[in-house]
Amino acid sequence: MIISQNIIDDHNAKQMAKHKTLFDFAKNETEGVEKIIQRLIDFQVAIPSWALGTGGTRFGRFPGGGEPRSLEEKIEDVGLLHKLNKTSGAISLHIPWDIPTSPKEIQTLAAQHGLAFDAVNSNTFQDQPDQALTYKFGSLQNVNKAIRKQAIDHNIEVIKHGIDLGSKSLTVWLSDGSCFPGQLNFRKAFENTLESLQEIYAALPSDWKLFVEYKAFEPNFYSMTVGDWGQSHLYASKLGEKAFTLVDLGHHLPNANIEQIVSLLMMEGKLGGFHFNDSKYGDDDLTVGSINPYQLFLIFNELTHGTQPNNAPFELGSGFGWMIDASHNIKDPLEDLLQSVEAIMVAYAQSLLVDSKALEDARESNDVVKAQEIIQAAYRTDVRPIVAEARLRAGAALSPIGIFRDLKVRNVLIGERGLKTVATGL
Ligand code: AFD
Ligand code: MN
Ligand code: MN
Repeated sequence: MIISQNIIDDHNAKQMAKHKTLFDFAKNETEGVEKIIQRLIDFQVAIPSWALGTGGTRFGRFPGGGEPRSLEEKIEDVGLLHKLNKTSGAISLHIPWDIPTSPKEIQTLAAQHGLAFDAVNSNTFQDQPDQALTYKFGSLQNVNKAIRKQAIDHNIEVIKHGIDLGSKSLTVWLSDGSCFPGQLNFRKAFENTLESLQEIYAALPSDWKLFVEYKAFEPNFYSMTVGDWGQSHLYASKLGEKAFTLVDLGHHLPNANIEQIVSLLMMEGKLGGFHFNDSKYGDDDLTVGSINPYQLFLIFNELTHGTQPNNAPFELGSGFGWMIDASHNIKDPLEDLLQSVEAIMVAYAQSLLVDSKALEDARESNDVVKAQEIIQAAYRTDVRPIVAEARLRAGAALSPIGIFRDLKVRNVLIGERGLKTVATGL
């Protein structure tokens, strides 16, 4: 489904008076609002190809219909999101779920929608039907060299698909680990994994990055071979300058201080990027900002101010991989993704309100109250009119979800694709 610019402009016109009042107020209250708006316009978040269909749990799945049946339709869905918010200008693919039959045609289609290809993701956490050897006991860590080789070859294959499409990074998430004490020799598992990653790393083009994603538990429940940021950082630093740690917000043990992790990874130049989502208990993959928006803001505060020696705002636009990794069990996936992107933009905008100079002064004089006041004042500011203004100027919708609903997009997609369609992914 293609939404024309006219429809967006008409929709915006109806809301303009209200928006103008709200934005004028925000503008008066906010120092440097033009700069903030430009930064928001420049910021793009990649949409995961595997999150365009209905997610599920191991208990069940309740699809809502009209799911994309092919890579082409996935790109159309992301194109639709990007048309509505002008902030979803990239897609992150998963191989083998998204192998393009014709990379050239897929590139052309993506370009028509203004989309770039972000990190490509490998999959050695499932066995594929035509696969010779099983990953039941791990992939890159496996005690069996032939299995390690199969997993390495798969990752190199993924890099090749990425090169064909114009991606510049590979994300490796391993489910490798063990379920019971005694099952695994931790040291051997680490060494095997490192050796395997080194072979994959050697196949990376010179302008590519390798993101090593960590996760504390699941599907292995006793140990994970890339279980936390320390382990990921160990691999990344042993691999070399093209390897980085990827932070998936849902992959920590409860109450982990993710903003501190982010700060230190940045300090070391080893922060690769993010998988944004939210969670209350584990890897819940919920809508970004739906459970703990304060944490999201604190992470952005570290990103924008945390590591510069003089606390000058850091240019976030490029250099990191900004991706969503979520699952939509009960919501329309597209509406959910619009909400996630909005939450990211709100947190980013709020972080730009922090008076970093005053904050550093408060810290240097141990004025704890003042430091907290500065942080919270930014967080408690309603920046939604500023985020909406950035969208407006970029040609997007003042209310992306509003248009989505007015146009009954899901019904149109069901009409085009059918009620019982299943998108590849989780
Ligand atoms: C997993 C990981 C990883 C992976 C994805 C697959 O977060 O990023 O690519 O889900 O769907 O939980
Ligand atoms: Mn992830
Ligand atoms: Mn996950």
